[in-house]
Amino acid sequence: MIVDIVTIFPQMFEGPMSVSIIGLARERGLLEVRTHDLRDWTHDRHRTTDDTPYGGGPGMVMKPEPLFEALDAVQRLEDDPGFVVFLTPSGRPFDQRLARDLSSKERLVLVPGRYEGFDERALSLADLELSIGDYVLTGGELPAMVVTDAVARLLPGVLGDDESSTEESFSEGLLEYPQYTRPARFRDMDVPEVLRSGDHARIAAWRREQAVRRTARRRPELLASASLTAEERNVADDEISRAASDAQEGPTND
Ligand code: JFE
Repeated sequence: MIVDIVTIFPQMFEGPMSVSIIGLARERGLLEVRTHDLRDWTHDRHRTTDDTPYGGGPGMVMKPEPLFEALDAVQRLEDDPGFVVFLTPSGRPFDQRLARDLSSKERLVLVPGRYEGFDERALSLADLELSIGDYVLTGGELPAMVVTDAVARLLPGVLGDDESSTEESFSEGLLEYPQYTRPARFRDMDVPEVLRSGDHARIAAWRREQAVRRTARRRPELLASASLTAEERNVADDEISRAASDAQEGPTND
């Protein structure tokens, strides 16, 4: 997959896109990430990419001309114009399903944006406007990296065999079960006996129940689209009523 990113801050991408799984995927040729400085498509002495909003109000808006020229040039770099994604707080909420859909594309063109957002006419260049969550960041660069990370790890060969199953729980609509490593006892806290039993059927059943309970307690809205057995529905309902009575005691993590 090729990911092209049009940004006024190409240097923000250098570290995060060069290390760990994403860095390795690039070294192995499974992923190409290229940044393009939006200022290369300005024509004034100050390489201006923003201007004041029509109608007044605070802040600055991304000018449309550099974005149109940049997209025109960047899309021409390959035969495939790519799927153009603008990162904005008003976009479609990003989730694992969308990551999976985007991972089937040969080419993505990501447009982060800065200031108080885009001139509405520049958004006509987008195939998709995407938000990574309901909070306001200073720009779309971190969201562009989040999307690149979530998509790239789904590409064939990017994760090793050991890591490959880690989407399992989330793609089934549940949160992850609790995990432990050595030592078996740490500061009076024991690893659950079942995980040391060697009984793989019991371990799988325990993990599934923990995933259902944790999802019911922390993210009950996710259960609507999870596929649960009748017995698992009962476990979920049990956990939801426990959560309700625990809440009487005040806020906690679990
Ligand atoms: C840009 C900004 C003031 C936006 C209401 C471009 N999920 C997500 N959060 N924040 C963003 C995405 C994001 C993406 C692109 C961005 C934020 N800003 C900052 C400032 C109001 C804004 O929109 C500029």
